[in-house]
Formats: sequence, structure tokens, C-alpha cells
Amino acid sequence: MSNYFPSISRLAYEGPKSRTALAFKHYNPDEIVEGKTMREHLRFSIVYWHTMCGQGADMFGGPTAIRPWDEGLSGLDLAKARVPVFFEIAEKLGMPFYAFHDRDVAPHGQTLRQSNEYLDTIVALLKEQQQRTGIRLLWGTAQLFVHPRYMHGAATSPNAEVFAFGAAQVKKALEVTHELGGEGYTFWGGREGYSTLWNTDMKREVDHLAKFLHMAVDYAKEIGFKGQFYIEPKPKEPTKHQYDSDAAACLNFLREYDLLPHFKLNLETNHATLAGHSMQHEMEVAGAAGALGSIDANTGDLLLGWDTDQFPTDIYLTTQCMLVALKYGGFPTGGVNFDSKVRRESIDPEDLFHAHIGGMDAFARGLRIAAAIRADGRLADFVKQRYASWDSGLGVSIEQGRETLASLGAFALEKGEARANNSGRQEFLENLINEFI
Ligand code: XUL
Ligand code: CO
Repeated sequence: MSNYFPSISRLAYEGPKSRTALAFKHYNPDEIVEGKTMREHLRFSIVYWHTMCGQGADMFGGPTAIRPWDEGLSGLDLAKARVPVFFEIAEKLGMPFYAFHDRDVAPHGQTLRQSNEYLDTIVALLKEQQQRTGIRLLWGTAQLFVHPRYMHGAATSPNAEVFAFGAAQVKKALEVTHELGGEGYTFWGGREGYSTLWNTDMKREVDHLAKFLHMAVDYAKEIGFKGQFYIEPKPKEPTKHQYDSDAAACLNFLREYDLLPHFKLNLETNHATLAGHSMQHEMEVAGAAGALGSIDANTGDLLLGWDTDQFPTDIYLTTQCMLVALKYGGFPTGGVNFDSKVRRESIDPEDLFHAHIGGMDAFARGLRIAAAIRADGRLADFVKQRYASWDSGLGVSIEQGRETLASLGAFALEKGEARANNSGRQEFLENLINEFI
């Protein structure tokens, strides 16, 4: 076991009165909420890419992060050195899961064959660490957006050979995800979109994307991979428009191409806000379609508007997330995956701990508050009551398909002016939520 953080031991739950920075104030893994432990509800996951590969570079400046384990190393040696450090961090945080892209755990080789060999070398190390720590793989994925080959997209490239390379990479990524007992596999459409419609055959590209995903579903069957497939919506960045733009667009695409039985959605907060939605909205849309799979937990910045991938600390946000999650049965295969990165100015290794502690505590509070709101029942009762006209008489008759425009026309003429509406009570409900926060 590596020991890059000798002064940090496995973090403890110390409760809300604690003033220990490196301890949980709210995340108490064994505490029972609605009949399950917090650990089981939240299924926290740490990502390899931001944690190990994030260097603090942005579009205006280079790396800033101090990462002693990286020093003097490159290529496969660097990749090997990072594995035990990652698991030390994950273990000390008490993370039950992790997630990775093929090319963030192992480097690009000169050829695809060499890249596959590099990946195999690292996968063996990941497997050892999984066995040592009991930490499991939430999902794997292929990085199909960094290599210059994918400049026009992978599955949606105008070049059929690039599609083939993308397919080859997904084949291998599925194999290693299976090898590591991964509970899922995610497709985020990094460059599966366009920069200008002047050069784009959109229909053809979207058809190709569907074909690509069907190939993955078929190959998973062939190799016996039974994990859950996810598609992760995002409207833009790096492309101007990504085809998987939001939950509704993804569901429409999945239905149109007969993929819905095989996919659920992996929703990310900062992607929701880029799409002009709240995370609560995106989770409701997915939940209502039976496709709420997993979440990439982070947050954007109101004043920046980019995909800043900050750690989520807003209790209002986490309460909303957990209310919707509890309503739709939680994350049986997915989890709360911190696709989040420390700020460029947070340069110390220790900041990785503060960041995750903040996110985990914020979600634990969100879970506890959501459960309390549900136990109180006033919110749910209000919503139920708001639709009471659908529970008897005319409403039931419409819902059951017994009415027509003609019958309703006759009804309305007979009835005279419709009766006054009831208040939506938005402010009352906002106050009610704040009683719990
Ligand atoms: C990018 C993003 C990805 C996916 C996995 O915005 O969220 O890291 O989560 O490819
Ligand atoms: Co993500």
C-alpha cells in the first residue's frame, strides 16, 4: 500500500459538532435512512481523470498542481505510479466505487496495439488494488475525444475508419470493464456533435451513433458483460452542439433507435445547467421514463457559465437530487460519482481530500433532509391534492380514455364557466423546504 498521505488516516465520521477538517460531519456510512445505510443509498464514486490527471491547467495557463508522485515520471511509468496513490486516496475517503476512462489510467501508445498493451498492464494493477481494498468499479468508459483522430467525433465522424478506431477502443474498454467487474459502462458523447451545420449530415451522423451503441450492446452480450449501459447528456463543450444534449433529447434518441431497453442516463449537474435546466429537472425527466441510472455529482458557477466541474456543496442542490433519487428508487446500479475537480488555485494534494469530504457531506445532508421531507409528508400531500380532480369523476374518465373532444365540448357547454383554480402555493412550499434545510 502506498503512503503518500502519512498524516491522513481513514477518515472518520465525527458528527456535526466536529471541528476536525479531515473528518465527516454528516456522512455516516452505517446510518440507516429509509431502511438502507447511507453507504448503500449514495454509492459514492471517485473519478480517476480529475483526481489523478487533473493538473490545474486551463485555457489561459499551464499546470499548477503539486503532485509529488508524478515527479520525474512519464508514460507508462507515470501511469503505474498513480494507481496505488489513487487507491490510497479512495480508501482513506471510504469510497466504495471509482470510475475511469481507458486513456486516463493508461497512456496512448504509438499504435492501438501498444495502447491496448499499456491498458492491460494498468488493468492488472487496478485489479490488484480492487482486491486489496474492496473498492469496486462503478463504470468504465473509452476516451474518444482527446486524440486528434477524433477531431470530428468518433461514432459520428465523417470518416468511416475513425468510426472503426472508436469501435475498436470501445471493444477493448468493454473487455477491461468486464474484467474488473464493472457495474456499468458510460458513453459521454465528447465530440459526437458538430461545430457547423454547413459541413454536417446530421441524420447520417445520428444514425451512425445509434449503430455504434448497438454494436456495444451486442458485444457486451457476446462477452457476458451484464453491467448497465449509460448515456451521459451534455449540450456543448467541446462541440457547439452535442447530439446527447439533454435528458429529453437522449430519451428520444434511445427510443427512436430501439436502445432504451439497454440504456439508462448518467446525469451531470453542470451539464444540466449548460443545457439551461436544473439537475432536478433532468433527474425528473429521466426518472419519469424509468431511466434514472446514475449521477455525475458536481456543480457549475453561476457567473462563469462553463463546465467548471466544481465539487457540489450546495445543500439545496443535493436535497433536490436526493428527493428525486428517493422518489424513483435511488441508484441500484449507479451512484453519486464525483466528476468534479479542485480549483486551479487549490494546489496541494490535501485539497483532494477537502474537496471530496465537502461533496460527500453535502450529499449526506441532502439525503437526510430529503428523507425528512418525505417522512413529514406535507410536500407529497400537497402535490397529490393539487391533482385531486383527476382522482374521481371527470378526471378518471379522461385518464381512462372514456372521453372525446365532443363529449368534453358538451360537458363544458353544460357546465358554464370553469370553477376558480386553487393556488399553486409556490412560496409556501419554498418555505416548507427551508424548514428542513
Ligand atoms: C465531460 C464529462 C466526462 C464524462 C465521462 O464533461 O463529464 O468526464 O463523465 O466521459
Ligand atoms: Co461526467
